[in-house]
Amino acid sequence: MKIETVSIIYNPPKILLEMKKVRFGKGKYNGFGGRVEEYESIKESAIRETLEESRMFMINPIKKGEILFSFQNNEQNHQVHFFRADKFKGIPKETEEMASKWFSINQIPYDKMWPDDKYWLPLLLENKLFKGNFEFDLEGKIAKYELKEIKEPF
Ligand code: 8OG
Repeated sequence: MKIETVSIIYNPPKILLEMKKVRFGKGKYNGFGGRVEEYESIKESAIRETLEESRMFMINPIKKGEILFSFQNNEQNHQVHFFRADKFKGIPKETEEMASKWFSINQIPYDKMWPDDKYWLPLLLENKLFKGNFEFDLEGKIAKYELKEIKEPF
C-alpha cells in the first residue's frame, strides 16, 4: 500500500493549491504532497513535500484526516494523511512541473480537483477531524465511500 500525504496551507480566507503541469494528476488542483519515504515520519514527509513542491515551509502542520483510497482497476491502494498548516514561511514558487495559486475558500475549484475533495476539504477547513475510505470505479468516479468525523485527535 502506498502511504502519502496531502497538505493544505490556509491563510484565511484563502488556501494554496497547486496544479501539476506534467504527468500524473496533470491539470488537477491539489494540496502539496506525495509518497512517504522509509526514513521519515508522516509529518516530516508532509513538510518536505510541501517545501520541494512550492518552497513553502509549513510551521507545525496538524493532521486532520486519514482516507484509504481503493480502485476497481487494481491500482494499488493509497492511504493518504491530510494536514493543515495555518502558519508557514515563504512565497509560493512556480516551477516547470507546477504552478501554485491562492483560492478563496468560497471559490475552491472542485470541478478541477479529485472528486472526493469536496467531501473532506470542507471538514478540514472547519477544523474537524475525519476518517474514511473511497472506492473509485473504472471511469475514475466514486463507486462508494464512507467518511466520518472523529473526535479523538490523531
Ligand atoms: O506520487 P503520486 O503521483 O502518487 O502522488 C499523488 C498525490 O495525490 C499524493 O500527494 C496523494 C494525493 N492523492 C491521491 N488521491 C487523492 C485524492 O483522492 N484527493 C487528493 N486531494 N489527493 C489525492 O493519491
